[in-house]
Amino acid sequence: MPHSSSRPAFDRRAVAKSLSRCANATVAEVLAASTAVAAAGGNARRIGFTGAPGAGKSTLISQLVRHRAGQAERLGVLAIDPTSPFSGGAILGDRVRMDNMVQDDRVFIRSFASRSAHDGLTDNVADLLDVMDIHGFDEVILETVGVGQTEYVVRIMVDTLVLILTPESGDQIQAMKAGLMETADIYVINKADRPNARQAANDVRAVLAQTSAPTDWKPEVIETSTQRADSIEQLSDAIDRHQRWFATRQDQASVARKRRAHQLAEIVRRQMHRLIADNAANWLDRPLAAAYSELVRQLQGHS
Ligand SMILES: Nc1nc2c(ncn2[C@@H]2O[C@H](COP(=O)(O)OP(=O)(O)OP(=O)(O)O)[C@@H](O)[C@H]2O)c(=O)[nH]1
Ligand SMILES: [Mg+2]
Repeated sequence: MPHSSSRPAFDRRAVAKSLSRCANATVAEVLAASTAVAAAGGNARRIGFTGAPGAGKSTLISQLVRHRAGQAERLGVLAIDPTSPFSGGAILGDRVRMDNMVQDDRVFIRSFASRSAHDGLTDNVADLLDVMDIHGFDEVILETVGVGQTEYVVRIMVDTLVLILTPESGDQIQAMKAGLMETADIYVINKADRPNARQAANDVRAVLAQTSAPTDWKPEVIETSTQRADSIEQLSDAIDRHQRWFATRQDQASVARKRRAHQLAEIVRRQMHRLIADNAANWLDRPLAAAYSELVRQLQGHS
């Protein structure tokens, strides 16, 4: 589809290369690249999609991307595929591959395998998002499987968090009720062509009505289905509403600080694990205090 653009299309190979380099980067390389991030100064709108395996995240994102490609010159999608056994089997079998569904020169899609077994994220998702800023993307959509720690991290890293539920997500709605889940900005009951979608949506609304939101944004609940094009438009509109609200938030500096804190802690954690693995033979037979001192000493030496 032709489009009038004031900027040339992005260099697909260069973006792919930067992301690969970043995905495999050492901590020293990440720190060296961070000056480029600051210099680029770009700020893509960040939208996170999280939810149980098979909830329909990739399907929804593919449809949404077709809908939103017109309003962003450069639209990126990063999908983190869990590599752990609990999401294997049938769900992996019929998982939707977004790159087969969207062919558009304004859209860049890339999947990554998650690193740690029980986390639906790669170690350095914050750095990958930064790479998209360096390449001047207007909007980036992040797909992750929502398990435990992931939701907390995604909540920090994105502006707009969309949680995908299905009519069968009763357990997750119970967990919401118990306050065991991070708050999303938009709740989607996907697969609304199946029975009990309306009931699930009402259950979520009831939970939200009793929860005191941490901000003055009022979370929206939307039913979607691949069989209803207008539901994708409704979701897209809700994302726009939230993005407009986010842009007027007064605490942008504290949002940036939380993201920086996470990124910093993640870099230290990775460096620490690497040092412990590399030095197992040297330190681990010593008393804990001595091993600790040695670790801190080496952390200081390696940047
Ligand atoms: N009936 C119905 N099926 C759907 C709908 N959306 C997605 N599906 C199906 O659900 C299955 C999983 O869809 P995916 O988009 O791969 O789900 P996902 O959440 O990305 O899955 P993972 O990435 O494996 O966590 C596929 O067989 C889809 O065709 C829907 O609206 N209605
Ligand atoms: Mg998927």
